[in-house]
Amino acid sequence: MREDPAPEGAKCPPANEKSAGVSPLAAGVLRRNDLKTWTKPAPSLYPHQWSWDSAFIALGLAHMDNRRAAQELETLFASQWDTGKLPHIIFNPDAPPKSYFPDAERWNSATLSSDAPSEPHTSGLCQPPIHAIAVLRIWEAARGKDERRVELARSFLRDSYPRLLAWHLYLSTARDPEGSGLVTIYHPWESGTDNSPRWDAALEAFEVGDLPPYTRRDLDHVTEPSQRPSDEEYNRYLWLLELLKRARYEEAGIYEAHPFLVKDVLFSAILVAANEALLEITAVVDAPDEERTLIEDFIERGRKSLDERWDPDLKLCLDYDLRAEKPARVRTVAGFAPLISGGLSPERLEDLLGTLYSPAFAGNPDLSHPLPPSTSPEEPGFHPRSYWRGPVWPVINWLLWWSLLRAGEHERAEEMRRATLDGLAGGGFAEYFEPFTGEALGASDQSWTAAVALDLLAAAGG
Ligand code: 2M8
Repeated sequence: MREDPAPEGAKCPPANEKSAGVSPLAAGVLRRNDLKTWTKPAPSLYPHQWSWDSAFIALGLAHMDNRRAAQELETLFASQWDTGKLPHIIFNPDAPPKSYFPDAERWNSATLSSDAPSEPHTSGLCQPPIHAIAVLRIWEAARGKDERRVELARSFLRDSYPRLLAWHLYLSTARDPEGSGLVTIYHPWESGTDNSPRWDAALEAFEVGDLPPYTRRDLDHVTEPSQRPSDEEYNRYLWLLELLKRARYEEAGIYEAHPFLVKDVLFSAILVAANEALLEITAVVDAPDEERTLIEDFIERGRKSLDERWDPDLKLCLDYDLRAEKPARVRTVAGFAPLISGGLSPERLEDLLGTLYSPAFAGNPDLSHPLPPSTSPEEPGFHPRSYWRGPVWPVINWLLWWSLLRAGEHERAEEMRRATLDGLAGGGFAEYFEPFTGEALGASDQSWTAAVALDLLAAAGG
């Protein structure tokens, strides 16, 4: 399945070629998907602005055009809900009709919730909080440049800080009324790893009621439907959406009755890492001490609660289903959450690296590159071509690379960086890759893939 044929030569140069400057090919993908103030995740499969895509895109843009990188996030922040939530989709009123479903009309968030912006229309969900990490990257890329650029970046940080703080507060309160340190998600779409087998048991546990009719649009853009979630999964996704609408996207009501309430360890770990970035931002913007203390507390609480979700047999961290009151015992890349949240004991780090480089993940001898499949090939739910059920995702590699660096694992990080760039050299900037053959799958010219390539190349001084 290819969404749009990759333009001639849109392949990333091999990592060992040390491209001069950031890769012009990756930059070309971002330029082609650029709609001036924000970037489409892919040319036609995803015609709207997606939250965590935009954060990754900003990371890449920071190396091309710092001001444009800041603009990407400013556009997103402008649609922040009154609750502090950053919506997962901001709908593009100029997208071709019937190009994506569920559309703004189906979400109907502005009518149902006074917390939602009246326009542009947004979805009612959120996605993992990469944003503070991207804001900090914009600052890091500007530092050391001319005084004007530094000042512009500082002023962007000042404007972003209250937005980010409100966002993190929302996640730490409305999405964690228990004060557990873990974020509750209401829908697999919030995890960003939509059809991962992490969610199978929780999705199967409820009955789908009467659904207003709908037509899937995602399949119009692909040739192989098995690479996208199944119709059965879509019905469940749409039913959850129906229930969220009935609750008028109101948190307390959702918490009371919603059938899908899961503590997502990957989301929670990203929040810890994002809180670390936010703490660095407090120093740049001279934030009050009480806010620093609050963020430090969030970091500590997040790490402690992730530690409690550790499975000593699988040597991975597991999501927790609040409705079933049990962990989801499935080996997926989300299990490496503690690597992302950091602050690990040497033993825990060794255990995580042991699992990461075992045959269950990046150490599998049949892989085309030593990169972790999104779901372990040893899991019954593994599928090498189906979306988040097995393919390798460059954005996840980026997260693990960045986390390995932060953990002081420089050689492993470099290996991950090179393998990711080599994979892109073979397959272009695809959405995801078949783990054994390296075949490009999903959308081609996927913006966040190009963006993380730029960041990975920049890390080598490329
Ligand atoms: C995918 O999710 C959307 C729904 O949000 C979809 O499948 O239609 C996921 O990979 C998600 O993580 C990503 O943000 C989005 C856009 O790239 O696509």
